[in-house]
Amino acid sequence: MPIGNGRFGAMLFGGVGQERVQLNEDTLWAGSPYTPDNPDALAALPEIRKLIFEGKYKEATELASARMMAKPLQQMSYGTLGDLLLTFEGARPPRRYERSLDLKTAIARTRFTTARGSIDRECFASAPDQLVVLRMTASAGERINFTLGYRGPREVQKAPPDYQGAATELVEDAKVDWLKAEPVEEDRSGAIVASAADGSLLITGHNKAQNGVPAGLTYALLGKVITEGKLHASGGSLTVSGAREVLLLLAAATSYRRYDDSSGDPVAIVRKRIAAGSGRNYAVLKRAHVADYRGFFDRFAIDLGQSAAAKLPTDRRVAKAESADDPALAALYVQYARYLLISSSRPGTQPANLQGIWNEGTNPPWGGKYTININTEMNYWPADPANLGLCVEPLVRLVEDLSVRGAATAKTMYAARGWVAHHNTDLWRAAAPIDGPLWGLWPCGGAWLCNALYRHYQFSPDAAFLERLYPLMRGSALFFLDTLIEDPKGRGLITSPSLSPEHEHPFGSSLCAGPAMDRQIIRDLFDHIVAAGRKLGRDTALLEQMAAARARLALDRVGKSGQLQEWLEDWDDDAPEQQHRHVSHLYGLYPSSQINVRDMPALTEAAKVSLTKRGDFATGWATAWRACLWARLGEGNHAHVILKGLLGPKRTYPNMFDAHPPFQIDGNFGGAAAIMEMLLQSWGGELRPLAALPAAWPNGSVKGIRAEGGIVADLEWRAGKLTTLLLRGMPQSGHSIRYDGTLWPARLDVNGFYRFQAGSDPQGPA
Ligand code: FUC
Repeated sequence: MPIGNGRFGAMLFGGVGQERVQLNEDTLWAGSPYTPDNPDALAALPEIRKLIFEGKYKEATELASARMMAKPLQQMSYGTLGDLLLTFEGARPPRRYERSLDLKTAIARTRFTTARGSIDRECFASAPDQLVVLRMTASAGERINFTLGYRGPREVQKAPPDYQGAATELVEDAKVDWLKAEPVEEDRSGAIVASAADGSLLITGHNKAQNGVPAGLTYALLGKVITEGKLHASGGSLTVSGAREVLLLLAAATSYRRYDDSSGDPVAIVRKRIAAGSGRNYAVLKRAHVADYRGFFDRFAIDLGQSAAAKLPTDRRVAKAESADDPALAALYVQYARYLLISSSRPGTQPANLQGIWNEGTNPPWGGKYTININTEMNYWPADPANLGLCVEPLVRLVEDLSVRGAATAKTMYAARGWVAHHNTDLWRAAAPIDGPLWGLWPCGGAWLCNALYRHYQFSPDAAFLERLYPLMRGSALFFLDTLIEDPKGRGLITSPSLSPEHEHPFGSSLCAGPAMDRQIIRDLFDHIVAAGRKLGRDTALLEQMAAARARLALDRVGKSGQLQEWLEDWDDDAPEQQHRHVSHLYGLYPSSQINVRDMPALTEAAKVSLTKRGDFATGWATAWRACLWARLGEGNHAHVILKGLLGPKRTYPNMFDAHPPFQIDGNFGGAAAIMEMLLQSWGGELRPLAALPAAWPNGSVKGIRAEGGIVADLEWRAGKLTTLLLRGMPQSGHSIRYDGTLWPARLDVNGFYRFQAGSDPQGPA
């Protein structure tokens, strides 16, 4: 069970013989500030472009590999804070056992009965107190006896290389080893000081160096045990015996302050937090936590209908999700995603990375980084519709940092103004191309992030936010003004070198000029900057240049199979991996809406051909993206078939984490976005309730879902038809609603309300 307060996260394993509390702090990454920009790149750039234009893709790739890639070639990895292990003496297999995670209160619980009584553990991660709080109670007749030890960060077994694979290990009750206890290993990176006098365990250490970048962070983890039982300290552990009740408070911090400043004092921070928390009793801590969490969670409710399956434990529901009718599981999936976002991305924290803040080892898959050619953006797709706009704040700050670090990358590597980021970034906001040209040499990561933030602005149009966003978009757009080049065949402005994310074309590389995704992303970026600049009254001449460049971007093209071309050339049918997980050229359809059924039926049809050829199922996030796309096409039943595959045991673990073996959180977020997209869409200046409602959800309601234009909506439907639509927003603002083939205007009243009731005249007064 994952818990988190945005910054400090824990996984609870719920063992009877041992409780493992596996910890993460969101700034505990490898390395220290570093500059990976490669000064050789600029001189090689003209030759690489020339080779690409001559169709010498392999030669271009070799040269790019030698001259254009980041130094070091890999970015820094996210880490883990290790484990606190509570090993219970004299434990016996339980009689009854239950584990739960209450999404309404963000409290995880493990309860079991023994021959002598029962044990209850409650755990939450409090944002107001910045603590992980674990309370254990024993019923009369039972006693709690345990040793609290620490196991430092370590490498865990690597993911299977075949990541098209799936989550297959289902927990079967019969196989549970209730008494299993892992050994506490000595932490080699730091020190442990246990004190019985004040019931504390202080762990200090430093992060790891990686790829020649030295370790530059220190961290501290402080545990405080409050109990009427007996306390004893020995070596690096604390022993508690004969307790009826134990309260364990945990605080964690690192010395990270900003991408260029690691001068914090984590020991002082954790001592302060523990001192403050120790002065408050459990009920007070819990009340503050629940009130704070509900401030986020209660903004949105969803009901997609019930069935017998909903009464089963979640692991069983997931196991049956592909075959059983369980609409409530989809509703739960949305709320679980909201829970994960609230728990891993709050104002002031780092954004949710590939594993949120629930990474187990010092060697997470793909470094547990911010992969910005899809994954990080997808993490934030559900934020606004799910009424969690506040959770986007960390992403805004990441882009602000990147715009500074990426300006150096743009200058050094491309002699360009503005800023650029390629397909990944890390805690230090590295922006240069990594891993190898086939993946890394893609200049649109920063631009896509800007577009994601502009989408946030569209949902919550706030002038102050636009002021903040404007310079970020301006810098990104400037980079493209300086680096877009003419297609020699006269089709317009294009990027080069670039690639269609991670997808090999038929000529032994992915490197190319002018892939569709780049043109679509840059088209959006220019549109946004021009709209924003005009609104703010800025940069008249520059905006004209940007509008002109936008008009000259090479157009989207339909290929010989009727598909939307992924590349500027009609290569799609000959690409070696026809069902590749990335569907980058469909960015224009979703999350963007520049290709849409209303204004561009021909391109939309072509996008549908491409999507069909790609197939319905891939890894977790890629499956989720497909569901979003089918929803945007208005094909709810198709989206629903895909969702069932996403929610089933091949792609969802028993704890509902998305599988990208081992685990990647983006699928959870993308899947939630798809479900909301099926219920309410907003693009092109219109609200579209139930735009892709599947037959499987005939009755339901959603409350607090957000849409473009600052709208908060409640909707209800019966027998597949909209019965009530309530909008809240800016008093007297005008909106357009499209439903069931009709388009009608909706004006909010002086109190900011509009109500549509089935049977009433939609044109009539609210
Ligand atoms: C991209 C994807 C992989 C994975 C990784 C984090 O490289 O192609 O599937 O999601 O990011």
